[in-house]
Amino acid sequence: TTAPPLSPLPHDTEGLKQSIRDAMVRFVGKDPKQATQRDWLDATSFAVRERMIERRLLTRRQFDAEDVKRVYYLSMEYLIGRMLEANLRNTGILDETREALAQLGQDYDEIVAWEDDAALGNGGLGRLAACILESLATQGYPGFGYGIRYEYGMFRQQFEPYRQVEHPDNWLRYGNPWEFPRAERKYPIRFYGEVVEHHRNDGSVHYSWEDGEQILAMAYDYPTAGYGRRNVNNLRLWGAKATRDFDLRYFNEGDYIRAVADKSQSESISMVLYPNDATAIGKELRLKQEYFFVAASLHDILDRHTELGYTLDDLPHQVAIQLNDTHPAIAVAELMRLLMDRHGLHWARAWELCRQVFAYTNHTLMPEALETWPVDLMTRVLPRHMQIIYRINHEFLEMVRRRFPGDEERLKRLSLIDEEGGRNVRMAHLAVVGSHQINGVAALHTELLKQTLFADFYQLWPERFVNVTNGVTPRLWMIQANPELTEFLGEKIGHDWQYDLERLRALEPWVADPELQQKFQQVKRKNKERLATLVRERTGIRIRTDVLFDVQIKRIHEYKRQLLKLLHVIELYNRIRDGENVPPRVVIFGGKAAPGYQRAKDIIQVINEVADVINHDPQVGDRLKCVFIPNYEVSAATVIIPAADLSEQISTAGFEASGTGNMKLALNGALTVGTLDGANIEIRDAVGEDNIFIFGMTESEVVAHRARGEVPEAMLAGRPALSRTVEMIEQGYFTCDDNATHAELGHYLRHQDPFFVLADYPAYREACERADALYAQPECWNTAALTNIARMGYFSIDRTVRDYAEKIWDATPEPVAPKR
Ligand code: DL6
Repeated sequence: TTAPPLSPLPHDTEGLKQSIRDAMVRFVGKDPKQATQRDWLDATSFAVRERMIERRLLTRRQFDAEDVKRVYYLSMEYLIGRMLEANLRNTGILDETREALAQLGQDYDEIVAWEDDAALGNGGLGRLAACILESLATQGYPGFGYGIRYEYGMFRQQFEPYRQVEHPDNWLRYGNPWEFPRAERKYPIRFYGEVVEHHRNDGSVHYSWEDGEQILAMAYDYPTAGYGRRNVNNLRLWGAKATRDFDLRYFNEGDYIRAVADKSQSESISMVLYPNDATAIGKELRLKQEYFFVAASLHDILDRHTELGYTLDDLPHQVAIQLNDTHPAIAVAELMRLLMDRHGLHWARAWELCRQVFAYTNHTLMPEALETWPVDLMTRVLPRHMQIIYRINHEFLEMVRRRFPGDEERLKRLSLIDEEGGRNVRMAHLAVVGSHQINGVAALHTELLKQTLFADFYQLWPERFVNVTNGVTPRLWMIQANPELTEFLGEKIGHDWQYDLERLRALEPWVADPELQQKFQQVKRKNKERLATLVRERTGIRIRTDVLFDVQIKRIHEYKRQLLKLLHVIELYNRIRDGENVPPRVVIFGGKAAPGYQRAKDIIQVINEVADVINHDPQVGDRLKCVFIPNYEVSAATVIIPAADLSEQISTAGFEASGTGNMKLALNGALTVGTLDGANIEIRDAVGEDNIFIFGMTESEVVAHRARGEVPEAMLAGRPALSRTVEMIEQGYFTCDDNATHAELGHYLRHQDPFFVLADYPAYREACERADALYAQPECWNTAALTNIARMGYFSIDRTVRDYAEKIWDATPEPVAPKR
């Protein structure tokens, strides 16, 4: 049957007002007079989604009608943030809706603030996934996201009073107007059970996976609108549901309570996001989550492929699947299983197809973040997959043996099974072997992948390794987060940069223009006032807005070195108390620690305690303030980033794969103080050495320093200010009742310091002084800040996505309609 024509809904203020009023009655079920602000949020969201879904259907019809290659992004995490404003902006009806609400007697800013962030991710990896989806739609690529509909996203962080305490993030508590449940898209997902061998008359052997436990994966669709285009793509998140059969078994036994309890047990698979960003988890439930969403997604992809009339041979031409880290790497074994056990393909053909479809992005070199699964666990939970992994490994190692005869050590290093310390499946090896392309996320990171983690693979297949430097979406991180700067840019250079960020270069001729600089400073000041309000609301601390705002916002991790910043803060405090005339500043921290990561939680606690002492010291006054903003999340980031002057990107070189906060902050005119790590190197190359404060050991210097094995304490010799700082921490100067944590942290710095905080401190302090000196010359500072903005074009997510499309997916954009 032909699809019915869609009658476009009005996009003007009057039409929107009508839709919001209608939605209030029809979907929210209330008389506008009785409506709360949350009701207005829901009604407005329904009015917007009506318009988006119209475009979604048109986009889908166009893709179905044309012979397009589809790109599927498989990610355990999407750190989306609030959806209403993003959807309004990308659909192009933000101003009209603001006005419609005003005419209905409602304040737009108050209404949008009621929405909970969709925090289905931990940090960089999840935020990158969200940016990629937005860019796919904006550029018109047929690209779709698959993930998990966690009922509890990233925990809410509170300090009680200094230490992090986690609270559940029940973001779906009041329902979610953005999702479309698809009851018909439910797939049974099996766990446990056994593999049965079937011998055919022709001598071939066929396998089936039987019994065990089945759970249903049900689809929830979230339309994703492109900016300035009519394309609306889809993010499909899977929720776990108990099967009816499963229920019945227990009901028939008469154990009603157990039946219901077991039902909720099976639905727990999609219950909660694991809040760890840099450590592999190794829990059975996590393995089940990974397989659950991968199996449902692949089933769905193959169903769509065949529904569209394609054959399996068409797969590499029609389908590209990107594995966002190793979390979905079991997809390699699952696709082999589907192609062989369900569709009857031979091993060799199935493997050929598999390899042409998958590509894998690595996001970390840190050993503790690399996923491995005990063979015993994998055999129990996914017995057929374990068989397939053994076979993949066998064929792979045979090939290696032929190329490197007698090199047993190499075989051990390359094997998909790590035989040391119990037998474990190395998921990164499975992902590499099963992919036609492997990419790192910044130039240095990709080089290190080739030289270290994947050196043996690189020797085998150098052509499979490519770099795709991360990027950020200017729609969220500039247009939405910084409306004043957006307007300011619009007045000076027009709006083309919104689609092609390289066009920010048009600003360069004016970066030293006094009038422009003055306007820029006014914008920054306004943004600082907005941030000061947020700080006051969340912490009660009042900060002045006429000083340098020094910002470190990211997950709390030893390698990211929040401690390095803290040592500097304490030194500034001492200098002020010693009567020195230190340039005033506000230091702002934000970020969450993994709940089980005690060292990171100690760091948060000590920062909060130090801040408390400084902020209440009358001798310091408002010359130095230190605030740790609780519950750092996407919506808070949109307030913090536009207000920053200085962006702290101070990881130990060689540890931060890329970073994307560095890009967001520089795009908003903050100058970076940073090490030569991750994308900082490319940022330096883009903005020029004079417009960034680089310091510290390089990656190879870090390696050499480590090899020398010096005691960290030795770095204190001849450095009285630093020694004093460390002594104050270890002697409990900043704490009333927890000397032990402070003493332990001091001991850690003196005797362990695995990320070389003390060794890099002198260079860091000197870099901060360079920053202070430049800040004291507003013309020079503003020139540098505006130059940063003008040269950030390369770090647009649109460039990143085009790189993926060209280097990896072989996909082309299919815009539904020209730009509005
Ligand atoms: O690629 C996105 C982001 C990078 O910018 C960060 O440098 C990196 O730490 C982060 N990695 C993770 C955890 N990785 N794992 N597994 O979030 O990815």
